[in-house]
Amino acid sequence: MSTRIFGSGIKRREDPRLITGKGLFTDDITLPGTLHMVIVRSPHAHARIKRVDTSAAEAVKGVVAVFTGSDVDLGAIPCAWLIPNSDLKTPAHPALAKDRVRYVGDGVAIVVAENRYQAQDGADAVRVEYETLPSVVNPEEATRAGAPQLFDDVPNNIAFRWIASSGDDAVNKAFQDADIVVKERIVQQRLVPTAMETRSAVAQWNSVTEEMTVWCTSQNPHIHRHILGLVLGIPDHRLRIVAPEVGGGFGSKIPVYADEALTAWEARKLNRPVKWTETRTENYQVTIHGRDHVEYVEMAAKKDGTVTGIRGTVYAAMGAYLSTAAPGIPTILHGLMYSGAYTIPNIRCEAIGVFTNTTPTDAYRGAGRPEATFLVERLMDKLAAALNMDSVAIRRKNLIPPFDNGHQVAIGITYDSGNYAAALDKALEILGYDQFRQEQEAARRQGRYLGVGVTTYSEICGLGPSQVAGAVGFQGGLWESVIIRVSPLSKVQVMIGASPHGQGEETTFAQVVSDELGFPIENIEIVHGDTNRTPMGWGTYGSRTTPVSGAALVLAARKLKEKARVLAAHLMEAAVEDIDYADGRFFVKGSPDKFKTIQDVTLMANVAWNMPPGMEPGMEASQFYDPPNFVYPFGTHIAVVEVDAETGAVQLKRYIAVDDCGPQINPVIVEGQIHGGIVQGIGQALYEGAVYDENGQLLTGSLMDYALPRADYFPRFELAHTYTPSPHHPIGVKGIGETGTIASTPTVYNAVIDALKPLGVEQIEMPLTAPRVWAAIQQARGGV
Ligand code: MCN
Repeated sequence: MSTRIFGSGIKRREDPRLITGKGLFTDDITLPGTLHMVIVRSPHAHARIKRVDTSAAEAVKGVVAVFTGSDVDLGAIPCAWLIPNSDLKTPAHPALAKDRVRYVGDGVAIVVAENRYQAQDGADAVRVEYETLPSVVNPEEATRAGAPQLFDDVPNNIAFRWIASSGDDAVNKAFQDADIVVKERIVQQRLVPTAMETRSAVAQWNSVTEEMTVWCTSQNPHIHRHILGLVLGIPDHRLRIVAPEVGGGFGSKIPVYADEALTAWEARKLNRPVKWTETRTENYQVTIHGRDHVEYVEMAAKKDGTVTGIRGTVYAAMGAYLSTAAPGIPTILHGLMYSGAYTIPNIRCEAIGVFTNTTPTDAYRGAGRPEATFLVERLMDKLAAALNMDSVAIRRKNLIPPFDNGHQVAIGITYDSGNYAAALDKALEILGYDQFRQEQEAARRQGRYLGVGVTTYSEICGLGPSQVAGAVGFQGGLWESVIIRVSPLSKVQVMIGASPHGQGEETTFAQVVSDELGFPIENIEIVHGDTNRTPMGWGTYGSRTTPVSGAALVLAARKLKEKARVLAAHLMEAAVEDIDYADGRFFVKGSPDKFKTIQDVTLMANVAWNMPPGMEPGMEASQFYDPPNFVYPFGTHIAVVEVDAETGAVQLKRYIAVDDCGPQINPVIVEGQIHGGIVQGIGQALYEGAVYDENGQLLTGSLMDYALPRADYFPRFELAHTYTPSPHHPIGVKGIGETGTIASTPTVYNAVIDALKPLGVEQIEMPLTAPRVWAAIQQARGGV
């Protein structure tokens, strides 16, 4: 019997070229005659532009052109996420500011030169006169009376107000009738997505055919094509977007930025190729940031620990303009997940999107779900403490019981499948929970502060079913399409609309196709990242590629297999019902020696001289796929920490993650995704935070100032899995790309608070750096 390639941890096929320096990234592309662009950016968070003097810049050697906001005849950069039934305001976001700048980094002018150094010299010579205006950086403060206003027609800086509720009267009653209510004000600090590769774009205009090609760092080339097409006024069949190798994105390469539009605009205007590549400082100032929420939340419960309600109000910073998907984050990806893994009968979330004089925010790994998981898990621990209950016992009491085909939560969405208690049991067993609690007691007697954090989570991914998405207020179905084409010699090309950029689908998708059709994996190539070579797709983010594009892939492969079976039956002069399949061979039932291989059948389909009547020649199938529901991976994460009460230093001693993403195509890739995710989530809990001063200057504007976690900060992660298939995915898989980030922040946070319980510390603002933890301990001890 052959070993199944589905489920085997083969090495990633994309890695040899990446780790030997053979990958082709956007900045590696230099076409003959390329010009280089540098963007002059505002040093002020909020100011009126009084005058821009480009004359000195134009005189710099090598400078070809300098343009300001009034020269650029581009459409505004749109926000693609609209929220129906809300008062969403979408003030124009010009590609270059004309009269007012609204954050440090807002583009004011562009300089194009024969090389990058000359362009930079030119940019340094542009003189801009500003009249500075008061600025506001905190989303809660920005809504208060008297706060500086970013847009004349957006009162109180409120971009939108969105409410999701299981029924306001019942929610209010649950809180009135509660035996106990716990509350917290949670600050989800702003984070900077730090991909290894900064953003870059190269544009080439063909003035004869009027076609534009843009190579750029995109997670979703087809979305780039739509939006850049609109902004540039180029029909999408004349606009080709190529995402070559993309060095990570974590959400930051979903949005369509002004910078890419400007690169293309110049290429057309000057009729020469133009390249633009961000510096790391620009990357920190201009590429979107994540989180930045201030949220007031409360949980109502009975004395026995049964949760009866949860409600909250989140002030979500949008930054200075609405980025492509920004309004979706505090709303459907956050508010709709207030139930977590628990049965909570009454739920209400109000999300207020707020403009501030800061870098625009958008999706950063987890996007909305880490914040939701954090608040639910935080309130669970607070409730346990208030009722003097064990934090695992209170979770167990409220967990949704196992279900395998749909469970509707009070807010209205339907989780697909889950067995939360099974993951919890497994994680507790790995830790040895009861024994740990004894060790903790013993340690406390010796003046050592050990703590444990336990998170039982469920998350929403696989964006997104058009029907469900529409019903919850997202005007768009994020479907996928796939084409599988097999050549006469059985070389398989799989064209996908999704656009992986580090996740490994060149390997896992080839595993799926090999498993379904029986071609050896070496013969299968996954083609992605080029709108001229691939069918329509909405990209790679929201852990959607395997749930959505992967489902299209399986269905396309099954179409081909069915065609091959009919053709094999014809070639063997047997009835189709009598044909069985195994390991790449079609054979007559009961006579395994009488067979045709998939290669035999493929050759015939392509040369086509002996086809069954009515069968089309060729070995090609395409499939569009609009999923019937989201998928909901889940699991339990546990962290054990020790806090040094004299210094405030937190040491992470153990980290256990039991995740369930259904059947795993490649367990090594799945674990790699979980590792990366955990590190990003713990980065938020312990180290990272973008800090603005009161004038809107980003103080953490480089890798020297922004504390990214490093490998040597972490113990070996202890991973385990449960396997609960999604009922609606053709092979049962759910996404795994974000679970680590979603679960790990509250896990580590709660562990630290648990460690400090004997000292009376109940809350510390993230990141939990040693000085902050130390200060909280001093305060609890009665010091300052
Ligand atoms: N997989 C599997 N079995 C499953 C589920 C997934 O083998 N049951 C595999 C997939 O086939 C794929 C990988 O795990 O190879 C992740 O798949 P999926 O969960 O579908 O997520 P996406 O491919 O859609 O990736 C998006 C996700 C997100 S949202 C962020 S942010 C993120 C992440 O992936 N950014 C990343 N992982 C990243 N990894 C890298 N290296 N770089 C990024 O920018």
